[in-house]
Amino acid sequence: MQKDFEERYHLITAVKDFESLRVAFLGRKGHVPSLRAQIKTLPTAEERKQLGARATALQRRVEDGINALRLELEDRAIAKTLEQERADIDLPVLDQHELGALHPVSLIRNKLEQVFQRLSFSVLDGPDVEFEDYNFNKLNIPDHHPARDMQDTFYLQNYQRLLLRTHTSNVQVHAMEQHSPPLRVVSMGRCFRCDNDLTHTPQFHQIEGFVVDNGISFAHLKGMIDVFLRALYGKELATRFRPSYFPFVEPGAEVDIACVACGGNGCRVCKQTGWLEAGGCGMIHPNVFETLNIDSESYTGFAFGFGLDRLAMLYFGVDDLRVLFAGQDEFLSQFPTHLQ
Ligand code: FA5
Repeated sequence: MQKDFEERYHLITAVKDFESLRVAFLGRKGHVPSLRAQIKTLPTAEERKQLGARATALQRRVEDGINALRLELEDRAIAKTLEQERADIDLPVLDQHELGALHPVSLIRNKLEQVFQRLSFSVLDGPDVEFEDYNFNKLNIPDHHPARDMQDTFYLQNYQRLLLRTHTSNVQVHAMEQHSPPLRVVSMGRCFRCDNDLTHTPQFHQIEGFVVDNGISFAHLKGMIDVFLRALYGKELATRFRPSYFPFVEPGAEVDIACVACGGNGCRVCKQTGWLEAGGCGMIHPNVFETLNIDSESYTGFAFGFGLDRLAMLYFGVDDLRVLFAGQDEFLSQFPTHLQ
């Protein structure tokens, strides 16, 4: 019996073959149980003892043998895999674009983060899924206010008063709820609107910046916008402020930037106007301060919200916003892997 086991044992080359060997020797009708069944048929105690010892020895041999061989075969399988998957360190290094690179909007986002950190701004994050209160109500846009129609909103099905934020201005509310002035905050991230044309996409990015302190004026706002645009584009750029209405600021303005691609002469990027609409800004409305328990007699503040994608378009001279989101390798591989 033991010889039979040794012969079959040495033929085994794969872990899966163990099962039939185990069943043949240790299974209910296997050799070991049948040896044990014979014990009681033997006439003398000595014979029964001997057969019992043989059965036990065989059982141990089978169990130990199977365990040892299983380990050995597993080791062999691992060694084979390692051999097959061995890294060839002599392979040529891949081109940076084959390795993957940051998206142009991420490049601009990272660069702006550095610029604002140097200006002592705190960089905060805000949630993409937001309460209506933070996106609208606490920003002086009450229920049924017509200004809500200007930001075609995606609401979450089955969740009352939850939406995909339409702008990064929600961060103003979170920051002013959690921290007392003075505040210098910048935040960048995804926004969502039911919008889709040459210059609007359903998902886009904004940068929000705001400062709350004693004696902050519109002059500080204009100065800050000039400073960060100069730092981003590496040159002085003309800006144009057009009076505009945002319920959370007073006064409010829209900001156009002179087209970087043509220097303001008119081209495809700026649709021959020489200007590109980049965002909104203004002095934070006293109602917003009062809602957030900030004394509007002591503090004033400015805020601005720009389209990051627009800033990226202008930076790289892209004339169609939608290609930024098309995920085409041919387009994306034209960009540098990092900005200075
Ligand atoms: C706002 O979103 C205000 N929260 C900005 C603001 C902040 C005003 C602080 C005052 C104080 P507006 O809806 O105009 O404003 O959007 C700002 C910019 O976001 C636009 O100029 C544009 O650059 C970008 N933007 C808006 N909608 C889209 C869209 N669907 N696709 C791409 N960019 C967009």
